[in-house]
Amino acid sequence: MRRRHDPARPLPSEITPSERYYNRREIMASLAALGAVGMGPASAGAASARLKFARNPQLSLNEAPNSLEDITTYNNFYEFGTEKDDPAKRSQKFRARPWTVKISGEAARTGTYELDDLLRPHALEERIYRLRCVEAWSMVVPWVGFPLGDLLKRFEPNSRAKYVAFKTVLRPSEMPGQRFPVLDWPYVEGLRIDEAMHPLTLVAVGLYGQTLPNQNGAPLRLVVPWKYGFKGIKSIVEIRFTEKQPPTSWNLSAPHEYGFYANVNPSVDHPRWSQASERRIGAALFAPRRNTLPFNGYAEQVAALYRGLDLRKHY
Ligand SMILES: Nc1nc2c(c(=O)[nH]1)N[C@H]1C(S)=C(S)[C@@H](COP(=O)(O)O)O[C@H]1N2
Ligand SMILES: [Mo]
Repeated sequence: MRRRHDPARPLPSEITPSERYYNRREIMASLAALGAVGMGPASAGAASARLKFARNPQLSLNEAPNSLEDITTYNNFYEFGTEKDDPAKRSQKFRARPWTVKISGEAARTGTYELDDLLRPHALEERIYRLRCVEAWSMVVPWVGFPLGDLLKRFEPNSRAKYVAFKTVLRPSEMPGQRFPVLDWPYVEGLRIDEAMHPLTLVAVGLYGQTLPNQNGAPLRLVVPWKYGFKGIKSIVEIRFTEKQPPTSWNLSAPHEYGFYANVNPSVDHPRWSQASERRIGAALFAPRRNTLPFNGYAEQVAALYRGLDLRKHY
């Protein structure tokens, strides 16, 4: 099938001779080396920098991570298109710096913070988590980040803060997918406050030791390893403490298919497919599917959060 020309990409006739010799990534790298831009290049050409972090083997899976190539070219980020290779191809003009995050709602301290001020107090760690997409595939990602709870506590949420709501940036000029009503933009997500405070819940700012590529949610995204991947909202610009359960994008879009909780649950099928097993991205073509684990393998740590809750009803 022939694809329409993407206006964000130059036609072959528009590529200047110099670009044939020096790709954009190399140009960005040399500019960064000269201090002309704040940060250097990433795998796919976005701004990227090496991070300082400590490994956290206790909270890491004993599984080989997927390749950087798999993790950065097989993505869901509908703001850049609905095909798995769209985010890598169409997010290169996205500017993840400068960046501010608004903290609002039921907390003693609120306001809009520069990203660096927001991140400065937090020591980064690497955690290898499995990402289980609701589409029944999975991959293993070496995230770099810090516990969301450590960030939230700084703002002193009050007793009415029962939930935390998150919002992705709305920037159709740089996010071509936002020009189409695929979802109700901006993408929004939410967690119950105890889920948000759980030590497994991560604010990821990098992967494979580098700042996040745009297609993975630069400059900061959520990672909740016991939930389906869509809870891991990318490119966050607002975090709001709320008393009521906040709306979430996929639940708004198809409420019978996607619930608020979205805990990985092999015994509750999606209405259109089974959740009992998963395909590992990057595995050999005829590799067997893997059994999906309750809470994506984190039942021991998180099942207690849902005691007394009917997980068939609260999918
Ligand atoms: N803003 C935003 N966040 C998003 C999505 C999206 O389309 N937009 N897709 C979600 C889905 S369905 C998954 S599986 C993960 C994929 O993360 P990855 O591309 O880093 O693997 O991002 C989640 N976060
Ligand atoms: Mo997903």
